[in-house]
Amino acid sequence: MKLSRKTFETQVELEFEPYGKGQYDIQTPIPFFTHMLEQFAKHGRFNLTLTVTGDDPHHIIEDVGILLGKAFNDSLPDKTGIERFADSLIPMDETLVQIAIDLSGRSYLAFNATFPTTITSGFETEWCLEFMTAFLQNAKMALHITTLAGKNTHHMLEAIFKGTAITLRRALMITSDSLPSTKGVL
Ligand SMILES: [Mn+2]
Repeated sequence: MKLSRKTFETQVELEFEPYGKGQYDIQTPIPFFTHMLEQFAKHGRFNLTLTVTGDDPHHIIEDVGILLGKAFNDSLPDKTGIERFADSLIPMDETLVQIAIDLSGRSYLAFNATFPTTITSGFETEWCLEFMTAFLQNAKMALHITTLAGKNTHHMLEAIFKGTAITLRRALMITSDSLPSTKGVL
């Protein structure tokens, strides 16, 4: 699915496929953010083409989160057969991160992450919270992110982005032929 969003602050264009091959072509003015989105596409096995320009890193990161979350939600009009719940424990050298997801159709973020530094490779750690907040509010899911160990901010951020993608992929797995909800709606 293709989506674009233009405001006075940013312009975002993306194409997203939830059941893809991890193919990506991502252009952002923030190299570390590009690195994180590439991890997200690769490990989620999503196909993601994305270009963004804008006046400020904070605006860029938030607006990519909004549009990526919307693309995620809109590309799943029918959740019949999906696993729905998934969790992951993701190591990266000394780092250990726990991610849990419920594709509930409601939005909730629990962000229990602390980092040893406030900035790494030009990326401010608070931008991770901004991105995840914007993403999940539009993707309509419960997302719990907990850092359990870590001494390197780059590793910790990278494990969060990888782990979120891996857990989404697991929650999206088709494992039955019915909707996993007694309400009949997700
Ligand atoms: Mn890295």
